[in-house]
Amino acid sequence: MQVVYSPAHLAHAPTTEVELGVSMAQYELPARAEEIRRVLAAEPERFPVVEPTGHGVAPIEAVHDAGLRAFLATAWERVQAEQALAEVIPDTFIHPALREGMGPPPVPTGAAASAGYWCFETMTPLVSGTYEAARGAVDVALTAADLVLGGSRAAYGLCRPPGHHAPRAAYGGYCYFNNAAIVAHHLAAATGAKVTVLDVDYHHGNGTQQIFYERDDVQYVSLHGDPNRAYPYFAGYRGEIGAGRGRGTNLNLPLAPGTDDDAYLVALVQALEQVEAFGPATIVVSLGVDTFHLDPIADFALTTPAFARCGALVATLGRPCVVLQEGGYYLPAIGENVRNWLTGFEDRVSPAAG
Ligand code: SP5
Ligand code: ZN
Repeated sequence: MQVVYSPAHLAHAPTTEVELGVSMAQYELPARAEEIRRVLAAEPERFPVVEPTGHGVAPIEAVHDAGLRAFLATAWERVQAEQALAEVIPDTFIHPALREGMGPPPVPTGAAASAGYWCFETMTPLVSGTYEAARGAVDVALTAADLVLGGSRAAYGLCRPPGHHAPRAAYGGYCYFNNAAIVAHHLAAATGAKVTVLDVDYHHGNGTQQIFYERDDVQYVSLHGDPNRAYPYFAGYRGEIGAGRGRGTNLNLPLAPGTDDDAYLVALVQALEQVEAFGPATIVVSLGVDTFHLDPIADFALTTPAFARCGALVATLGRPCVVLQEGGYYLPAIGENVRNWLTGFEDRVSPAAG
């Protein structure tokens, strides 16, 4: 399976995040992607690493508000013109209740106002290289999609920063552009056929769900920590099934703390039955390995061998897959867990290939 990787992510190296008002060390670090690349690159025959090609901004703006992209492209200069900050985290957010009954405000241009307008939480700083890295992650994802459109059974995009928390018109959750949603839309547009996004990150992919909530050509299926206790808190509930034409094309399987290999695999089988029922031509996997038992910000209990079983189960769908990296924050096992997932998938596709 080809691995698409770009060093562009290294330019995004925030050091802090604010959790419940406490400034903490950042979890979403460059070392995550470097560690995954190191482990995969050790098996160059199985995992040849290729560079992405540039895809421009059109695929981003097909999914995201053009104002979000323009903000991210220019935010750093605008902030620095007002104040020399190493990392920008907004302090005032556009909570819907603030303007209830008043309609939307003008799109702000000031640095603090803009950040609180386009960002939805305090764990996703802007730094000098954020835009360059986020653009790189989109190119990585789209290049993996191109490999699958070109006939590969699967391809892996080593995206960093991740994407699944970014809705159409905001960033947050360590995510700036929604790599998986951009790819799913790109695939649907290129093929005219149905696409499923299967999200196995520990966290619910609120951004991806929001982007496709009213569409009937893209299904969103997610297994995640119940949002009543887990980030992103305000999406991922079982009753969220899609709306309008998209009614019935959104499936959330919120899971309990301590969910172990067996319980997780049971839920994954249920999810895959619904994917099969929808009948997509292509699958985009939002692959987070923060379901691992030692992950520092999550509470599931998956073991390293379970990731291979998960990959093998997804392979049984028999559809082409674009696998994109999302979360996973336990560095000593992140590479091995991703490698196991991809190897489990490949071994099921071609058991003889070893
Ligand atoms: C892509 C992705 O996995 N984004 C995750 C964003 C979650 N942000 C942190 C949530 C707060 C976790 N608090 C747990 C405290 C453990 N010390
Ligand atoms: Zn996650």
